Amino acid sequence: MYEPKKSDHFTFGLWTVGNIGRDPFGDPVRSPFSPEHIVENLSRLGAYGVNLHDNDLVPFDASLAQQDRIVKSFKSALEDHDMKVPMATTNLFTHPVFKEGAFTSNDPDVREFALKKTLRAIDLGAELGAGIYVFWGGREGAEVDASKQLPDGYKYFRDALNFLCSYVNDQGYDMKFALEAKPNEPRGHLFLPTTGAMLGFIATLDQPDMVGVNPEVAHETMAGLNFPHAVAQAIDAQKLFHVDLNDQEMNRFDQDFRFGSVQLKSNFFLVKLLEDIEYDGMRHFDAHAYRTEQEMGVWEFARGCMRTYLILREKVDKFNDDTEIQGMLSELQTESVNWDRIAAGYSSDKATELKAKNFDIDAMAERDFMYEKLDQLTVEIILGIR
Ligand code: DIG
Ligand code: MN
Ligand code: MN
Repeated sequence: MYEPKKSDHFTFGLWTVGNIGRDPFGDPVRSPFSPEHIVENLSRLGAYGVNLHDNDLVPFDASLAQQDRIVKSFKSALEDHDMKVPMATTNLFTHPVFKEGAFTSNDPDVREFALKKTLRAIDLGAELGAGIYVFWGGREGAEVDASKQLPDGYKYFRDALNFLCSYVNDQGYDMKFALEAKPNEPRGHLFLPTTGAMLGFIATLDQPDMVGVNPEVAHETMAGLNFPHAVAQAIDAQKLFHVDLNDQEMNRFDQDFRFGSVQLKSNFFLVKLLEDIEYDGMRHFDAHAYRTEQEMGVWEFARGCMRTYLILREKVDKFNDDTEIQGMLSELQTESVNWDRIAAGYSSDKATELKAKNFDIDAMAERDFMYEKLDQLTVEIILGIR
């Protein structure tokens, strides 16, 4: 029971189980794992694949010859352990050169260098078979709003993405982009802080069809938002190209906790969203083990992420099969011929009709929706007594 299968599409970034436990107030607590060691162990646990930033695999200052050797060894580990690389991304946040931003830096040389680094990282991602390329703008933000004409931050980011979309098409790569929002950290304020902001920004791009979102549980939660609602808007916009699963306490720094370790009810509705639409993308755990752990604890962390997802998926099946709950929902979510007519398109006759329509406002206002019972039944599903 609850053993992950390749078809579950569970993935982990090399940087997740490879996190060595450094934090702003403490040194590393774990020794680094090689990418090959990570691939072998995640495959053993049932994961489908690994994701990577360019520098998770190839050091920032590696020569092309070193890069070739590293990639060759990584590819054979992927082959040996039947692991894929569904997503790749660029590290545009660690090196000091990006301290004032990457694509949105005031320094055009930095913007150009960030673009060059991303072009090469996209090539690496394509070589490894990545179909999704994530952009998380960890340094795209500000502490001092006097530092730039604020709209320029969005213009520069758009310039870069427009160029990169054209590059992917020019190279003939089968690749789409997924933009990942975060409200703050490591910058005081990050541009495009939420998934909703990203969806609005995508509409301003030259080739919006190539670009979707990669919502992360911890990031929307940091902003005090309801994560399933953010994912629902992405699904509605047909822009859920990827998702970063983890967990997070509200109003805290980015904790990237094991999936399901904090917000069980919210994660139940997240899993319900993904399973109800038969989401066929990657279920990526962008999370890491507590700083208290050593290697054994790291693999327990990875196992727990996948196991909790599968347990919640079983709870979703119970919810969807629960006759009492489904009976309540069929009462609540009634079809409306009138509304379908309105939604089918405007006409002045329909407006005239609606303006003349009478409603029994008092009866409507007195309706008892019985949500206390519905939510109690849901809680009992999650608690495992239904
Ligand atoms: C942090 O949540 C970011 C980086 O780890 C990476 O760029 C992206 C990919 O999941 N998430
Ligand atoms: Mn995070
Ligand atoms: Mn993430």
